[in-house]
Amino acid sequence: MSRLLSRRGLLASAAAVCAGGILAPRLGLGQLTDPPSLPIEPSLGPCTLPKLTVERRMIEVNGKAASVFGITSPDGSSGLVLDADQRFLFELVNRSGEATIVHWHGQTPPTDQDGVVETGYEGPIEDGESHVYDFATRPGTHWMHSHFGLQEQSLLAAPLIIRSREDLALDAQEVTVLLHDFSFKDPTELFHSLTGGTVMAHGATSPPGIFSRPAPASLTGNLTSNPAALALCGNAPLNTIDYDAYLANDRTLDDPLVIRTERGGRVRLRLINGASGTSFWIDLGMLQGEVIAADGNPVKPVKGSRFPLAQGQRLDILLDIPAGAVLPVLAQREGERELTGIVLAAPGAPIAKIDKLANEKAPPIDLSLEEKLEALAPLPARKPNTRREISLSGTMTPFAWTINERAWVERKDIRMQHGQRVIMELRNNSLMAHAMHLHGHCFQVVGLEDKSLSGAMRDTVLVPALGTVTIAFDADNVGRWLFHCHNLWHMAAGMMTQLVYKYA
Ligand SMILES: [Cu+2]
Repeated sequence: MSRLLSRRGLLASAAAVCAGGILAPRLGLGQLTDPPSLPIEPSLGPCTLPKLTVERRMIEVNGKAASVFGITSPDGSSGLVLDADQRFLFELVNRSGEATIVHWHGQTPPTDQDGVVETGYEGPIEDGESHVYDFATRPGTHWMHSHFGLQEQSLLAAPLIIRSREDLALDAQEVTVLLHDFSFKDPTELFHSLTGGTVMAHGATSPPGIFSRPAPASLTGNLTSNPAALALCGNAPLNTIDYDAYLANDRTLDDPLVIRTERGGRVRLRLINGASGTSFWIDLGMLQGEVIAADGNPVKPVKGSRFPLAQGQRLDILLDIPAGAVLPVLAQREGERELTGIVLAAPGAPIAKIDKLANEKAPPIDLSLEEKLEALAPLPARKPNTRREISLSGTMTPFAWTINERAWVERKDIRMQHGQRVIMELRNNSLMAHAMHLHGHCFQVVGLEDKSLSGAMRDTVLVPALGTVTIAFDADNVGRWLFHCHNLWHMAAGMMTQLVYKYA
């Protein structure tokens, strides 16, 4: 026997039963969404829901202990793997010692379950409290990460893999790699090193803000006398921050993760760039792989051995590893020599030490892969209803980043109507690239500079310095949705806005 409870009813009863308290959506829900009812078993009380737990953990980086965040699934592992017919139905429990919120990057839940605080539906989850999430999943290689303050820099991120029937039929060994950049410095100190301590959360220039702790003495004062800021003046750096290490599944190449290959050596790599300020070149060495999905969405296979991966993006790559081979899967920081990665190795094959520096600096990441990608399931052909030009601007000094010339705190919402086919032309007027992420929707890349294409379905696209990328999507998920650069520092400095539409 099952009975029907509305999701709001579930939230209400969960709040009544759970000691920790569950925060229901606060604002305007009825005006924007009409959540479906869902069947649940009467015996399944809210407190018995499987738990995802945000907590602190210790890892070792460059021989030193580091305290970072993590997201632990019910079986104790990091991250989550679900089959596509499973709903995302979890109690997200915060045991991290501070407030947080977790965004389901790549999923398209109802707007009040997106795991962000800025749109006003959800408040932060205080330490010891929890929120319940319940939505239909979108298959693919996705991830979940903090959307609160600068916690993403402290590794509050984990894979979120939804395996489709086709995935299960592929008969390949699945290997998920979460890339990150790491610093022993407090993220607030890193942010102040960029802003000189003058910029608060999302582009505000006066306290209070969530980064309103005073800047370290070494970083305060006139911006032009600040050596950290001065080093960034007058040029167009590829990288925002010099990190202490680059990680693949929490490890450096001093002690990389070694995966022993099986089943004839066919591997499906699920690569996730969870770095907060670093884009990578994925390097398969002598071996050719086949890109089969971008941001979790299937594409016509593209062969190659070197692929760009911007912050927030994912790539699925199919590999056939020759018998007895050892294959490092490396990620090289754009513009630099630093490497991270994992090793795929045949059973028993000896593993040699891998250098942490490539012989040569990598070029900036670019659209060389994007222009080859073609969606297997593109948007249905349809005439666009509205076309928007979106300008991306900013400078390193002063450290200020905007969308349509406005930081988040002074944004003008981008309004549209439910059901419209929307074209957005993203024009980058700045000298840095931006990885632009749209929440709650899957868009198609339909233009690179002046060239039209039926490109990949994505949620995060690279817009190179001074470049133009055009995307198309259907406004089919009502609500308020964030649209921002996935460079955490650019976003924190204000490079974020909001798309808004209601039921017609
Ligand atoms: Cu950016």
